Amino acid sequence: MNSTTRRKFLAALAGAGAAGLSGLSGWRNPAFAAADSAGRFTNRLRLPGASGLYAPVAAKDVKQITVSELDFEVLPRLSSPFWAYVTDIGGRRLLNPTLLARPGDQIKLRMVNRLKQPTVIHWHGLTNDERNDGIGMYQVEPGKSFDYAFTVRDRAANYWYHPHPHDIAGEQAYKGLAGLLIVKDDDEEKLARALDLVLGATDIPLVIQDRSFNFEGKLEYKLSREQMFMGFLGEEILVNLTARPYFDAARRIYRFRILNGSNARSYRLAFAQGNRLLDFHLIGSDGGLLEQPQKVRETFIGAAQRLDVLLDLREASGSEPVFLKSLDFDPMHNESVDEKTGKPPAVAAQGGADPHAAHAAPGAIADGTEMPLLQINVKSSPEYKREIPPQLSRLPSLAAAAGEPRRLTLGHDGKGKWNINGWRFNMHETPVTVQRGTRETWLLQNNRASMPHPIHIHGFQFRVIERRDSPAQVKALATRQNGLLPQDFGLLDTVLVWPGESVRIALDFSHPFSGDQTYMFHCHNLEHEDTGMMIGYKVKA
Ligand SMILES: [Cu+2]
Repeated sequence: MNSTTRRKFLAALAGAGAAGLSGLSGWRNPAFAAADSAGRFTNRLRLPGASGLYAPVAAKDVKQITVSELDFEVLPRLSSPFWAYVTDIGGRRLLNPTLLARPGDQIKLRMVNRLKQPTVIHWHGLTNDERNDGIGMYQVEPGKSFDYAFTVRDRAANYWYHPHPHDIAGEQAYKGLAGLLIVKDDDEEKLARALDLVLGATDIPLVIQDRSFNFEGKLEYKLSREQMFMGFLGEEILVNLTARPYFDAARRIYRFRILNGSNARSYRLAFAQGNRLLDFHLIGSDGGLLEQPQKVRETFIGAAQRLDVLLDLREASGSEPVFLKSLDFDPMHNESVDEKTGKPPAVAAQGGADPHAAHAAPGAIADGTEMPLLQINVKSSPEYKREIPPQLSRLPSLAAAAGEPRRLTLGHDGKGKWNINGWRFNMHETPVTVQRGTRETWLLQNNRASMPHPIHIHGFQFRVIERRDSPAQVKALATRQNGLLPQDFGLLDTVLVWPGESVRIALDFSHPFSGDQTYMFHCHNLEHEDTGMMIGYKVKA
C-alpha cells in the first residue's frame, strides 16, 4: 500500500474532518477506548432514508430482491466490495431495505441470485414452512431465482433476514447481506402515539456489526483455523455500517431497535454519560414487546438477538454526549478448562493471561473489551412531556410441557469442532424429531469447557423458563426467580447460553403447515454454524 492510500484509510476511519490518526492504535488498546471516545466519533450515523441503505418499504410491495455484488462506501470515501439485497421500487434503489409488515400480510417476492455462489434468504424469527424458512436445502445457485410466498403469522417484532447457505453464511452476512423486517400491530402503534415516535427519526434501528478492513479500506474476511473455531472478531464496531458514528438527539425519549448483526461477538450494552450509567427501559426482545417495560442499566446481547429499548435523554445532564457502549466483561473463552473441575489449564493459571486477548486475530478488538459504539449528542429542544406507558402488550400464556426435558449439550470434540450432543450438521439427517402440535421443554446445557453460544431455533419462538448455574456476571442481572434476565420475559428465537449454564426453554410445535417440516437449530456464531454446530430437526405431521 502506498502512503497516500494509507493516509486516506486512516482519515476515513477518523471521520470526514480527519480529527487525528492516533485513534486507530487506541481502538486496539482496551484501556484507551472508554477514555478517548470524545471527539473521535465524527461520522454521522446512517439512518433509514427514502432510498439507499435500510430504506423502509412495505414488504408486500416488494416483488423482487436481487442479491448483488456492488461497491459501497462502508468507510467514508473509500469504496469497498459489498454484497446487498437490492430492490428497485418507484424509481428508488433500496439496499438491505427495512421491510415493514403487519400480521396477516402476504409476502410474495422473487429472490434473484447474482452472487458467484449459492445463497438463500432465511427469514429470521418468522414461523414459515420449511420451503419459505430459507435454509440450505433450498439454496439457489448463481444466476437462478427462487419465489418466496408466505403469510406473516407472528407477533409484531423486529425480525431480520440474512443468508443461510450451507457452509458460507458467515462470509455472506459479513460482506453485507442483512436487513430488518419490522412487523407492527396495534400495540406498536399505541406506543408510537404515546411517545410520539417516528421510524428513522426518534425510533431508530441500530444494527451492530464488527468488521475488519484491509489498508485500502475494503472489507476483509480471512480467518485462520483458530479464528473459525472462536468466531470472527473485527477491528472496528460499525453501527448501521457507520464507523465511529454520532447522532444528534433532542432531550426526549428515543426508541432503539437493536440488532446484534455481528458474526460472533456479544456485547454488554449500556448508555453512559461520563462515568455515570443511565437507566433505560427494555421494552422488547426477539419476538416483540414485553408486557411491561423493564428498567435496566445494562444488558447482554448475543449474535442475532434483538433488543428494543427506550432511552429518556431528559435524564442526561448538561451537554456532555451520551454513549451507547459495550461494558467490559469476561468473554468466557473457557474451551480449554477442565470439564470436571471447571479450572483453567495450568499454563493460563500461572501466566495470568488476559482473558480478553484469547484467540483474537491481530488488530481485532478483543472479546469483552469496554468500548463506545455510538455517540449521542444531546441538543437543546422543545419541552417533551410524554411518559412510558406501564403496560405495553400481552404475551401468549406460557405453557410448559410436563415430563423430562429434551437435553441438548453444547461442546466441542477437542479437535477444533463444535457440536450439539456430539452431533454435527449433516444435510440429510434430522437427529431430533418432534410431533406437530405438541409442547416440549428443551434443556440447553453448555459445557464448562466451552464459550458462550447464541442458540437459534428455526420455525418456532420459545420462552425461557429457567436459567441455572449462570456465571456471576449474568446472574447479577437476573431480576426474577429461576434466574431469568429481563430479556427472557418475552418471546425469543435466539438465546445466549454461557459456559456451565443450563437454560430451560418451553416450545410449542403447533403450526398450520401440512406434511412433515424440517427446520434447523444451531449456534448463531456464524463461524460455528458454518463449521457444523447445527442440527436439522423434523416436525412430524
Ligand atoms: Cu457457538
